[in-house]
Amino acid sequence: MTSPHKAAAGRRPKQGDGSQAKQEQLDTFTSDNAALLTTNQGLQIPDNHNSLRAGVRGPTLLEDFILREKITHFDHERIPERAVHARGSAAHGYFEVYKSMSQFTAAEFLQDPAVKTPVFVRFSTVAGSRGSADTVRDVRGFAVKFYTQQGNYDLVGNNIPVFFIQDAMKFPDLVHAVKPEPHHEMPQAASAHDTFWDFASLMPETTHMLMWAMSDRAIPRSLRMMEGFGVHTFRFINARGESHFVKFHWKPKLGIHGLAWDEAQKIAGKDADFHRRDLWEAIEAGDFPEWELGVQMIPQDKEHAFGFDLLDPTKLIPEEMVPVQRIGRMVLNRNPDNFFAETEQVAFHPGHVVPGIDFSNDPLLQGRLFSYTDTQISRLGGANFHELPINKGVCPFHNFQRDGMHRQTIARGQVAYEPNSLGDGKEFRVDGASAGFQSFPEALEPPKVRRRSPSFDDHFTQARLFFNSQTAPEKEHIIAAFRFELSKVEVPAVRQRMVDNLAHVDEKLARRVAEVLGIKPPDAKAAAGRAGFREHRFTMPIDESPALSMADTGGGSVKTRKVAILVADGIDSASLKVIREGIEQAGAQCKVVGPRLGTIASASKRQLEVDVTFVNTPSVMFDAVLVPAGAEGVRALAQNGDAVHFVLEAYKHCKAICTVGEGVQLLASLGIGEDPKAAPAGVVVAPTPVTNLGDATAAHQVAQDFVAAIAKHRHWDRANVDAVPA
Ligand code: HDD
Repeated sequence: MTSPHKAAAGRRPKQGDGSQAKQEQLDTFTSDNAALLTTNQGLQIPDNHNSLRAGVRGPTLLEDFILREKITHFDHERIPERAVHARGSAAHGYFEVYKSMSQFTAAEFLQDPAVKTPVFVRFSTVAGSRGSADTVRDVRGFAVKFYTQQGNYDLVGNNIPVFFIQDAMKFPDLVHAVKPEPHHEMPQAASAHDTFWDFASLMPETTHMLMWAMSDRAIPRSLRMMEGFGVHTFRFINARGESHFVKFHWKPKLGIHGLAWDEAQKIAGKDADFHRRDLWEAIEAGDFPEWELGVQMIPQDKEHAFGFDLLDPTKLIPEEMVPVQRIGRMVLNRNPDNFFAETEQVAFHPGHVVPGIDFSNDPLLQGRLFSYTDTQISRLGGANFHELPINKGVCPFHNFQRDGMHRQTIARGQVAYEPNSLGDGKEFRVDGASAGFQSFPEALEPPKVRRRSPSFDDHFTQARLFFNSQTAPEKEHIIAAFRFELSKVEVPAVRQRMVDNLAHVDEKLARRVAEVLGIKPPDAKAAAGRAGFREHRFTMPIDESPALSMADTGGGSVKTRKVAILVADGIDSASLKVIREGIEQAGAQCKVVGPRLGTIASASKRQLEVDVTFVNTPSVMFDAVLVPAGAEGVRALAQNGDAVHFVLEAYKHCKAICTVGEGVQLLASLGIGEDPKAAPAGVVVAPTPVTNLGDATAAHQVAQDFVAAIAKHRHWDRANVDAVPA
């Protein structure tokens, strides 16, 4: 039998450019299952089924050290899950810069396009536990560890460019509010409950991020199809010590796409590992996910040029004001060998920086610089978590920090202090002020205060900018999300306070949300009278920022999109061939979905292999559906409730659908007929009679139309969707 390790080794890319450095290091720690079982001390185990007992029917003996070792280890297998971002999935890969960034930063990994820096990337949801579902409405973590030759650099970001709060002092409150309520530990992995909205409604600074969290950004179609952001303003420092403020962006090659909310909830039950599986399978299949690293750079002397404060993490810089320069790309090309050792034990920290990258005074970032090491100490059981294989740098590291729980390094010699004259360790010197990490020597202003800057006071202008920048369907999704979440809030006063706040974003948005909540119309004045509310306004030079919308971001690609081909005995398999080839050539992946596993017999008595069934892999697992022709087969499909539901549900979720010949009958209940010109958006009705598809040109055209419909991702403006039962 092939060992898991050997299988993994087989998938490993071979490159001689530095991207292997981490993998080679990890390989020295990996282990294959050996043939003979031993104890942890290496003693061969004689029998792995029976404990040592006094007679075959007698009690187990305390002496059985083999049993005790096995059970003891098992008893201690779990470590505490992360306080936030507990549910995550990760992959290895590399980063390469397009051209030297030396003008702006001294960071070595951003200098030479020939260098590939190894990375390990962990994506996560924030609120749920380790075993919670992937497709819940939540922010996604996007944490990247670059193993550079100057030390590890961690860019610990999210898929949303702003944050809920402005000061780390509020982080425990925010997290306590969104996590399951403490008295009964409900609900799991959901913000739709009283304590979250109580907190949010009392903290108007959350408003901008709430708009993002209620948008489709919070229910991504795939981890491969979401943006990443460093969120805070950081600094680039060049070799001359000059500073630029910088915002980091990750731009996915496959575009930015979301699920339908009804779909996301169903997937949570049908396949709780939907995103994890998608990432794993894409990498196994060689469809390596890819992002470009983008930066927005602002010269030091333009710090105050924006009206809003660059240090305020509830604000973004619209791309239309400061363009995002794409400076490199990241490719994820290898799945971890072991979830616990890598994905679970990886420890990120925004304070892991390299020379050339520095912090700003953003008070949220400043607090994070404390929190992350602190949390690893309890999560990973001590101060030596940097020695865990996944966390180890690939460059040498030396210092006189010593000992502690689980210490692995065996430090030789007499000396564990600096300065010393007894040791010979030349490399243990500190080399004056010129080398190593230098903090930007920023001048600071007294007095010491526990207060926020008034420049942090505007909580609505950018929330409005975000809302205004959405397409009509995106706005509808935001309204629906607020309605859903607030409808789960049991205390009417909390619902009221929230819609009163929303009236400061957009009056119509607030009114539409309030309409279904059994409360009074929104009252902007009431909101303004409440504690925590700030009247300050800055003006943005733009009213809309198209870059904030997810629409049309796929670049026409259908790569790795999943298409269901519905079959039953008697379908016309010939009508499928050209269309299937067309969509597969374009990069989509087809699965034959039938009433049972095994084969079905087509109209011409050909046996067609069924990959999955209507029941075990329902429509929410796919991006598009193809219904073939064949009178008998379509009749069988139409009589199968699961098959009919499959197509109608795909319609409801605005997915591309293609019907051939009689296949259109599955849409008959929606009044959709054989006239291709009358078909709704994203529905391709192939002409009848079916024999037309014998004509290769016509069939190619159908394939092309279907590919174009799939490439649009979803047809959110499709009519009649609400009429389809969920
Ligand atoms: Fe955090 C984990 C991202 C604010 C405290 N955070 C964590 C992870 C991500 C982020 C992606 C998961 C890392 C992984 O995969 O292991 N956090 C953010 C972003 C923030 C942010 C983008 C705001 C811009 N976080 C934030 C604040 C604090 C923390 C203000 C505390 C003051 N975050 C933590 C933590 C975690 C964490 C408790 C839990 C597990 C861990 O650190 O390693 O320390």
